[in-house]
Amino acid sequence: LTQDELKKIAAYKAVEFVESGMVLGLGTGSTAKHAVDRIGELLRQGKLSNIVGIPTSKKTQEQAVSLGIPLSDLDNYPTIDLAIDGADEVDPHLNLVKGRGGSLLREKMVEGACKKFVCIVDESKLVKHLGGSGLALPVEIVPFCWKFTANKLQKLFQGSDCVAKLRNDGEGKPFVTDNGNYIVDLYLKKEMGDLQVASDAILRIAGVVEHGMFLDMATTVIVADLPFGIYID
Ligand code: DER
Repeated sequence: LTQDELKKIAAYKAVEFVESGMVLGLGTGSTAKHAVDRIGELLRQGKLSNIVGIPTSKKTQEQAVSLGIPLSDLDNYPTIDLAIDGADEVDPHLNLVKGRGGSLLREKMVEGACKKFVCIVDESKLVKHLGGSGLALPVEIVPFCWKFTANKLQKLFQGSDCVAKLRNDGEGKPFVTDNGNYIVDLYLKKEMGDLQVASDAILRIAGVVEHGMFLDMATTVIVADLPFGIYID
């Protein structure tokens, strides 16, 4: 099984939680894409009905429109029944790092409004501690004086030998989020301490909009895993 086939298995399993009449948070990324495709397929087959989708990015919105999934937003549906979305890292307490796809703000707003948040991953996302795998911890910041804010973030995690890098769009310009902001990726060489303390400290920095740690938000994680197949935490 390829990694993408594992992602698809986890995504299809998550869609089994979907019932007709639900308001759904539609996630962003290569794993969530399979879940959105599956929801569209079940709607087309008449196996699901009366679904309202709340997309977590413009990209997911476009995908859902192409699938004919009825869409709305948080202003009209401030409470959502179920969100299905991927993650970049999952720790044993179901804390997540998300945002390597750049959609963390809308994802956190939508998933924060959900009664249930089912996170779908392949086994490569499982970590012991968030932010310790040398992969990026994304932080969305305003473009105004971004260097000033990036330096404050780097200093905040200097105990973890942190390097802060402005994410670019691959053409030498800063990546710009759906909300017109920049992303600074924090690369920590040593684990950070208490996650909630770190989260609060990041959000106290003026110029920071939101970060990619989703603490105590996922209610279920579905891991597609070889050779054991699916397991749900
Ligand atoms: O950027 C995001 O938040 C995505 O959901 C990411 O965390 C998972 O993306 P993937 O399913 O493509 O690995």
